[in-house]
Amino acid sequence: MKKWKDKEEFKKIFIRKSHVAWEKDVRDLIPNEVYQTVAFMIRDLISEDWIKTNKMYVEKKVKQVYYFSIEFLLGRLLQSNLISVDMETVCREGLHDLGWDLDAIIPEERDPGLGNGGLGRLAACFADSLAALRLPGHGCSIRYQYGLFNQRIVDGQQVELPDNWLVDGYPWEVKKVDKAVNVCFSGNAYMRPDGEGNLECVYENYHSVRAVPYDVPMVGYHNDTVNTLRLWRAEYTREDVYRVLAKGNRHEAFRYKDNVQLISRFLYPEDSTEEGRRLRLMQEYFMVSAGVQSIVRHFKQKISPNIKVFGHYVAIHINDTHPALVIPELMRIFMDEEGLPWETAWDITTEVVAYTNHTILPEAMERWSIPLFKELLPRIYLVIEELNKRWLQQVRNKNPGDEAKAREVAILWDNQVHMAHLAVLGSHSINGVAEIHSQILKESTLHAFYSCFPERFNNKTNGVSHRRWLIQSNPQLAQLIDSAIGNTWRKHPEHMIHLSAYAADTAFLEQLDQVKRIRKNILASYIKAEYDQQIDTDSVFDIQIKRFHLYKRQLLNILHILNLYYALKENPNMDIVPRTYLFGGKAAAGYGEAKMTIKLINVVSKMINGDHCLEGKLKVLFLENYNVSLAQLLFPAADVSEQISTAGKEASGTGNMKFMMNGAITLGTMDGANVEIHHEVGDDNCVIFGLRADEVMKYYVHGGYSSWDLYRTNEHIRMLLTHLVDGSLGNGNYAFQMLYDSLLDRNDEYFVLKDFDSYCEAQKNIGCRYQNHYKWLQSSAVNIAHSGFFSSDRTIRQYARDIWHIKPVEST
Ligand code: CBF
Repeated sequence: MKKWKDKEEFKKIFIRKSHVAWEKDVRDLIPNEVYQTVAFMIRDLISEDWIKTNKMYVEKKVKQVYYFSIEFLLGRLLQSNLISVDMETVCREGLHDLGWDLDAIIPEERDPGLGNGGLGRLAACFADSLAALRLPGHGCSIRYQYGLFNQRIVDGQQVELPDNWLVDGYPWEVKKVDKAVNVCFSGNAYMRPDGEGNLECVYENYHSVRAVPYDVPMVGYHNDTVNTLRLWRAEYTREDVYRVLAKGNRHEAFRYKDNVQLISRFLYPEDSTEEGRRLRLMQEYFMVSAGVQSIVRHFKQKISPNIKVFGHYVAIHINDTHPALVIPELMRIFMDEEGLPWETAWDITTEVVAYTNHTILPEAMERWSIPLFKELLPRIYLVIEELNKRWLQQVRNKNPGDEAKAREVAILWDNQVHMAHLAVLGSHSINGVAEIHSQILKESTLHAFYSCFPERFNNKTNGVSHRRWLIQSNPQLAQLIDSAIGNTWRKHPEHMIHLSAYAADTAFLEQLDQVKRIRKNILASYIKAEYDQQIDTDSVFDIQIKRFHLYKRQLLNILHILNLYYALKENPNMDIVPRTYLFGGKAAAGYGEAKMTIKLINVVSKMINGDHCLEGKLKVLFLENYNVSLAQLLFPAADVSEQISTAGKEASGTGNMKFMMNGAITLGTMDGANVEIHHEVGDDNCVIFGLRADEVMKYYVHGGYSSWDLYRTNEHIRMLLTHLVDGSLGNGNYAFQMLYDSLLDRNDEYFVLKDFDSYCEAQKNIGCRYQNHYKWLQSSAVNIAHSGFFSSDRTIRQYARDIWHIKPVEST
């Protein structure tokens, strides 16, 4: 790996580069130009290794994995890349000499709008681990021009503003014009005899879109591996525009250009309209077809002309069902372009593809209307139709007369294409993302498939990159860990377990307390600067940060806070451990209840923070526009990690792991990876409450729960719910009617009221534990020590060994 010798060399290069890039004296640069200059300097350092890595994979003919994901929530890359190339200090000192502060430059980078939640952040952690472990693996996604949205809170309500994250350019990307491919949509496809007794496909009158890749380097930590995240952008070609111009008028040509660019314009176009759904399906196929075509082309040019050995060299992973069209796309290429018969094409496809499921929520299971699908992707539809026919034939042969069975596993049913069924059928491996989630997949969600192919199902518990979430986000804690157990954990996170020996070491615990204090102060300064609110760093920082969804139960959290508020008003001398409750997260623009929960939090926050009697006891804040950069400030400062989803609903969660790594205590249900966190640290070091997943399931199946009964018998619940709609929260009567209805008229689908008492107890328990501060710090240390298991390095090693069959590649 090329490096800057020292800060003098850094400065020399910086000055030269900035002269060329900006035609300015260093003194006159603006911060964004400083950021871009440093980014280009890092690109310079890694470029040789980037080329070498790709060459090495080809020369050694190693098997490579391609991870397809509709999102890669990368976060800023400047600091993480500086850390990876081990140049942060040199850069910091060099910039300082030139009159710049690296910490002031880092925020100049906009968070890339390439993802929004857990699935996207997981993909980013995986890319990070692949490079860190020298594994030959690359990402494939879309270069969205606009991210989800920028969230602002106006009058307590979420307002969505465009996230034009590319507005200043993106110095990490490299456009590869020569690697562009064409993706075909619409037209007509049909089968006809080929004259040799077989059928061949005719696909005509389609229109094609140019897919142009933009490559972003994924830099390995302290090694010389640089993998690639390939992001596809939809572009029109001049020839295509002329073709349209020749047929119609200028307006047609403008419309054509616009329609093409629309494909990669927005992350998650609104899908409540037919137009939105059409665009989303186009995006999925666009990413898949571009990605698969480029993999096949690379394979044939660089690895082997014999397509039959494709599976020996290529693994493709589909991150949830959004990229599931990889399966029919491979079939199309193998049959139509490579001339393989169906059976051979199918064998290679299933040898190559593996699928991870990330949700069991029925509404999140992707389905496409068949008429839309057929119109947009006629050739792909023919493949799926044939696949469905062959598959149902097998199922019916095995289960004569059992149409229910056929319905359960069909890809095409009820005029819809069922993407999860396609994904399962075309993959040699199907995994869930936490033990309990994988179990639910086998026992319930995908049970019918599990009984057909039990050997394909497995679990891979999620993990997070300890480099971003500990080394980068919390350098103070990282240094403390070094001073206790040495620094081998940085490359081998499982070594963090050696910290267990320090859980009873008073000196260590005092230092741990100091670190937490520093981090709480950093967050408090940010909050003071952004919100003009003073938060008490002696209070418990209790944090819930994640997407807003009814099943994640931010509502339970805020109802408890409201209850606490009323209790304190009634009894001002009540003995409580001071709390600061912090929330962050976005609600989907069209999700009424989630947006109303945000509003409720803001209304309660205003009421509590404005009440001087509560000063020093209770504070509630909603931090707007939660993203990776804000998360990096929040996790290190947390005392309590709120993981309170309805048991059985959260596939895994990964925020829970980031909190744990930073020494927060989990307050959670037995859901997702909380179960494994509990298993690691035991009852003494986390607080578990609420219904278990099997109890939730029993209520769903057999009934027996009435939220109205609770309303009648539990006076706290009655009082809280009444206040939601009687105007006492100062927003007029019926202000929160939608939430009230979800809890009562819709019988509290997510068991918020059912778990309410248990949650209040758990909160009390947290207070008691915090008062015994020594014990609290011990628990914090135990959590950090056991967090090594939740490093994505462990997860990726398991994928590499069990699913992809790839090995680390050492440079020679
Ligand atoms: O597996 C990663 C994450 O994916 C989700 O965010 C998702 O988009 N389905 C799940 O909700 C999380 O539980 C999970 O950790």
